[in-house]
Amino acid sequence: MVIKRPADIKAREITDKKLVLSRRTFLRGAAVAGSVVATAGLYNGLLAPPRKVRPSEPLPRELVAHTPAAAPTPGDVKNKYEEITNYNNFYELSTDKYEVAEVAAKFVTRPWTVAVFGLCQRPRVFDVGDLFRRFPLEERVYRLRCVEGWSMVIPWNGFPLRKLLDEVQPLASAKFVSLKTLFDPARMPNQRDEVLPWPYVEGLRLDEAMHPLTILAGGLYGETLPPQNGAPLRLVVPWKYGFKSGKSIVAIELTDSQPRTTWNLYSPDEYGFYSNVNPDVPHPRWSQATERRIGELGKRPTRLFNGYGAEVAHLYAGMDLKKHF
Ligand SMILES: Nc1nc2c(c(=O)[nH]1)N[C@H]1C(S)=C(S)[C@@H](COP(=O)(O)O)O[C@H]1N2
Ligand SMILES: [Mo]
Repeated sequence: MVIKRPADIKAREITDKKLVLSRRTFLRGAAVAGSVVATAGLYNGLLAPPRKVRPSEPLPRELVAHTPAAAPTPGDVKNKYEEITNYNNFYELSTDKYEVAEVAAKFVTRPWTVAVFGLCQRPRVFDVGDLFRRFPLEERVYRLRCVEGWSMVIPWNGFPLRKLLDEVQPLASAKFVSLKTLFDPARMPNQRDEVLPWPYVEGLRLDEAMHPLTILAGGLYGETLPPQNGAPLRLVVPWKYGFKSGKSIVAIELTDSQPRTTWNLYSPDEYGFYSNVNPDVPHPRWSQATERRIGELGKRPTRLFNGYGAEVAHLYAGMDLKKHF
């Protein structure tokens, strides 16, 4: 299953050549933007973003779902590709949001497998290329709200996580899933230091994982997912803070108890297991009442469940959301 087909190798070599070229362009742009980067946060929409980095290529037509894209929610304007791919949180690569894209340019994402195991009938290792051929990548335009107070609107291409979990047939005893990012200090420079407890692990209750809004994304704007956004496969849970959406996933485990997750281990008072977007529960260091949409000047109110309450509120009926934050 992990066997590299000649076609894959060729595609990758071509991409690598394109990367070298586009990185040069990027570095030129970065030099111009350098003084701005020093004034942290000023770039957010006030200035032209760095020039295009396109470490991706169009998704082959046969991998894209033929269902029409859902109508965009009024008020949601998709962020530009350049914004989504040059302002990233990916601590394994860099803690500087403006630098992740450059470090990620060298990150090789094929071959790649995802192991799905734990409390299920049929644990298996999936090749990511096989997964994309199996499950058409649907366009999902989702809001992403980072706990740091910014947000974006991102057109992902992905498939429901549920489809993958159904493949392994979860047992009745399975109540949670944990999703693990690649651990490979040779490829992920910050894993040589204790920036966070590695590997990055995030988790969901099984019903949250099975919810139709929860996807594994393999594309962005109809192109292959760039590494800075979590290639080849990253979780997206749009009603939770961004950190729940782990990148570059290699393992998914079904468990009967709540998994220990990276941010919760790092600072349990700041990062709860649920981490549903909630303007009424302030983070100890930041209010969560408002957010700045990247590309906009002012702030807008943050909405409970990031505005997806109609779809997901029933998952938390009867729960004290201040306690289970
Ligand atoms: N493995 C891993 N996944 C991660 C992170 C990370 O540092 N490492 N950062 C998270 C945070 S804090 C956010 S806001 C989102 C950002 O996703 P984006 O860069 O694609 O916008 O990724 C999340 N997934
Ligand atoms: Mo975040």
